[in-house]
Parts: sequence; C-alpha cells; structure tokens
Amino acid sequence: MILKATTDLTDLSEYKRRVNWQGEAGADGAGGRKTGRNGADIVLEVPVGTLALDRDGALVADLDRPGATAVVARGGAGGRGNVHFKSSTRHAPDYAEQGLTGEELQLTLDLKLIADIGLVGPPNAGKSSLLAALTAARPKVADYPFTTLDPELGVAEIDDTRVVIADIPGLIEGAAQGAGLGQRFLRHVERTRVLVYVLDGSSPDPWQNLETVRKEVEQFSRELSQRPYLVAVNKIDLEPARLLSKRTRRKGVHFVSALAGDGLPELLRAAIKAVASAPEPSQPAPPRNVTKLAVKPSGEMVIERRPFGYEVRGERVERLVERTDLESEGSLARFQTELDRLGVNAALETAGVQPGDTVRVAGVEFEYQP
Ligand SMILES: Nc1nc2c(ncn2[C@@H]2O[C@H](COP(=O)(O)OP(=O)(O)OP(=O)(O)O)[C@@H](O)[C@H]2O)c(=O)[nH]1
Ligand SMILES: [Mg+2]
Repeated sequence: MILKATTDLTDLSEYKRRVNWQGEAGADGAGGRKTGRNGADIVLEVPVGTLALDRDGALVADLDRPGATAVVARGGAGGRGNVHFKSSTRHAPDYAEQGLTGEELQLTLDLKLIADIGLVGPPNAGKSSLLAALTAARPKVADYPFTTLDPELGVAEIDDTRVVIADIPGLIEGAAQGAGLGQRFLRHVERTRVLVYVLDGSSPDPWQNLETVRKEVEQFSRELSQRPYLVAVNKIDLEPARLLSKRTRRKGVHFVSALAGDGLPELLRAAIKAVASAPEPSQPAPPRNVTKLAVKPSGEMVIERRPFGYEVRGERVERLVERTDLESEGSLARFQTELDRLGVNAALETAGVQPGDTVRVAGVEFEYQP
C-alpha cells in the first residue's frame, strides 16, 4: 500500500467515503516451477500536505510535496512451492508453504494546509475580512465570534509575487486548554513562514488581545511563536482604531481597514518581504517512510497459561502456523517436526502441558499430543 501526494486532490473526502483498503493477493504458483505473480501495488492518492499517523499518533509518512510517496504497508512474502521440499525420498511432496499475511495497520490521514502566511487573532478581529480583501477567497464574514469554523486559503498577488494566505478560526484565552475552536486549527499554520496577528483596533485593549493570542500560540508551539510575525491592527475606519493609529508607532505594526482597503498593499508587501527572509519552517518530526511494526526478536518464544489452555507467542512459531496449510496431511506432519525443531514441544512440556490440553498459536488451536 503506497500513499502518493498529488496536486489533483484538495481534500481527503475519498477516505471519508471509504475507510478500508486492501492490497491484492498474489497468484498461486503453477507446475513447471512457475512462481505466482505478485499482488499489484495499491497506490492511494492524497493531497499534498497529508500526514499519515499511526494509532499512537506517531508520524508514519509526511507527503509534503507533489509526487512524494511512502510505502505504508507491505504485502506478505509468498510461500515456497512444493518443489522446494523435494528430497531423495519425497519426489512429489504434498505440501507447500502458504504465503504470509501482509501488514495491516490503521492510519489517520491528516491534511495540513500549506500556506506562506497565517492570519491569527482573536474572534471577530476581521481575519476572514482581511483574507477576502487580499485574495479572491470568499470566506464567511459576520459580526459574531467564531464565524470561521474551518481554515480557508487564498492566494494574494502583488508585484508579480504570489503568496498563499491561511485564515483560521479565532483564538481566545484558554485555547491551549481547549477553549474555543482556534487551538485545534493552529496546526494548519504550523508550517507557514510568517504569522500576521490580526487585532480589532476598535476593541478596548488591542495590545492586551495581542498578548493573549501570542500566549496561546506559544503554548501550542514554542517554535511557531518564535517565527517572524507582523501585526495588523484592523478596522481603522472606526474612530477608536483611528485614534490608536495616530498615537502608535511600533515596528512591524500595520494599521489597516479590511473594509475600506486602507494600508492593505503595504501590509501585503511587508508580509511578502518577511516570507522571503524567513527560515524554512522546520518539520514537525523527521519523516519516516515505512512503518516499523513491532517485531519480537525471532526465535524468542513466550508460553502463557490461559483459561483455555496454553498460548504460544513468538515470531517464528507464529509464522510457521501461518505458513502451514492445516488442511493437508503432509503439511501437518512437517509442522510437527518443525514444532520439535523450534523447541515448542519441549517448552510446552516445561510449562506443564498435558496430553489433550488446548494450545493456541497465532489464533489457531491445537490439541496437544506428544
Ligand atoms: N468597520 C470595520 N469592520 C470590519 C473590518 N473588518 C472586519 N470587520 C467586521 O468585523 C466583523 C468580523 O469580521 P470577520 O472577518 O468575520 O472576523 P474574523 O476575525 O474572521 O472572525 P472569526 O472567524 O469569528 O474569528 C464583521 O462584521 C466584519 O464586517 C474593518 O476593517 N472595519
Ligand atoms: Mg473568520
């Protein structure tokens, strides 16, 4: 199973519709020493920016550029055909190995927006209005907090330079502890090079609002909070904000009006300049191509006393069971020999197994017969 990043997709809706995906089984071998055909690879296309996480939330693959691929689950090795078990006394062995089961895993696909500039600020500050004023995006704008529920992207263009801007839901105090909606969307701006803190210049204390939002960002990610940023004090068409702009000269602070268009080209140019000189955002974790499934050291074996009898665990013995065609007499006979060779029978005796006890290996139950 291979994940592949493509620009043809923009969301993961395909994987909402269908959650189970399975590779194709290989074909059986045939007479004349013919090896069976391998099962075809299954390539699952995902939008660029998709992260694949395992059950524990560990990063399995980071599909951060077009064409990036990651093998997330491998098919099982094929079994050896009966010709491999020929000997001087057995000319036509009536057993063959079964193929191994392929890897199976549960992945969470998480799409991170990839933007150059992230708009971050308290609810109702005018982030979406700013996105709408700077780009062709048409996010919902309304006079109440938490209008934006999902992050939105837009492309801004000025002086032949294009930048992608992301607008996320508003951040409030306590967001890091789960208050409001913003915190869970901050990850979408994790990879932006520059943050623009958008403030409502007509609010009672915009600088206090800036403090609050910066603190929430810092609690989310120290690294994100240390990235270059600008401040856009919005709504200077309103009197309190206009007065504030007359009184304030602060480096990196721009007074704008998303509604009237004041100060927007200057803000955009400054943001683009900051993007150009900002360092590449670091990756959340080193990308790993292949999932490592926990594998017990081969040969190691554990025998556990269970209510039903005994359970044998160990990579080699479990593989042996998987490899064995339990319907075939010949295979079973060889299975017995192999159990002896691996020391399973001796270990069971030591553990106190009695003839007739149930022994379970790899989900298959046997009746113990010495
Ligand atoms: N007067 C004035 N009002 C503005 C300006 N920018 C935005 N608004 C108004 O402020 C309100 C909130 O604007 P939004 O763009 O939805 O704010 P937001 O920050 O995206 O809000 P959330 O998504 O809820 O966090 C709307 O009523 C806007 O019309 C501005 O420059 N001047
Ligand atoms: Mg909004």
